[in-house]
Amino acid sequence: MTVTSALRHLLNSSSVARIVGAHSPLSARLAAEAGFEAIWASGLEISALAGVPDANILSMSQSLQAAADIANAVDVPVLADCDSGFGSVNNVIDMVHRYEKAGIAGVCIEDKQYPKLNSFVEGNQDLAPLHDFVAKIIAATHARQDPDFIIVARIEALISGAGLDEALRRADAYTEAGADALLIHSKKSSPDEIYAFRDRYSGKAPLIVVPTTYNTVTAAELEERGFSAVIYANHAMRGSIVAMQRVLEQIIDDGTTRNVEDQIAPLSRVFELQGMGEMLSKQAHFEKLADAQLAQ
Ligand code: SPV
Ligand code: MG
Repeated sequence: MTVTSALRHLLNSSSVARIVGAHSPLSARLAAEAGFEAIWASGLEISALAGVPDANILSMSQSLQAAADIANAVDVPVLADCDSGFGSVNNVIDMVHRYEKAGIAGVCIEDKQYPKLNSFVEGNQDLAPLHDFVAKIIAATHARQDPDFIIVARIEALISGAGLDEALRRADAYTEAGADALLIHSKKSSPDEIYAFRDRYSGKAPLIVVPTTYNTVTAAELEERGFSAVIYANHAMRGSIVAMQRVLEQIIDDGTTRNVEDQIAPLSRVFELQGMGEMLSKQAHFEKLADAQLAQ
């Protein structure tokens, strides 16, 4: 099965797909190992890794390189966060060509202006005109070569304060434009507005949610309500920040690394995650083949 058809299958099956944010091949490998069915190449995480705000400071090429490196490291499909499409309709076309060629299973674009600002930051969360974003979705569906390559349309109407009716109007327009799935985003501490959207959306596109603020919801509850996927967008990164900070402070405080040994992965685990064993066995294998050939 290709990664594109795998992601399509995950989004269209009746169970909720558990997708998790990653910013690096290493974090993506940990996610796949933990059992997540797909990876979200998160703009927030990839920007944070680079030490810059999540506001289109990174270029399309930098975002693509990060997502491509992630896709190269795991077998599970990667859904790439492509912000508002890095510009106009023509940026979206170029973006789809490049992301598809890089082995990424799908892209998600959101209906905000370029440059976008992270949805949880106070500031310009203005929506793109409906017409402009519908054109981007249609363009994206025309640009893909593989019909299974996934185009997710992300609705920011609830984030921008435009309300539920506007979110539904956009959901219908994006569904008709050919989006393979809709991501309905919310920054509320309760899932009520997401549930209200679910109840009123009568279209057929699979629905994806990102319960960063309404964090008491469970995957089982979302599945029961008919959502197709949940994205835990940034949790591994936030966990790693706390873990790194704790270890670093302890080394400074203690003047030795002795006391952090029980909080850090052994080097053997690092070797395992970077494929050291596999590399050494390939080396031995091909040297043996060379020996066999030269002995003839
Ligand atoms: C991301 O992970 O970059 C996202 C999700 O787009 S959010 O940060 O909630 O906007
Ligand atoms: Mg993002």
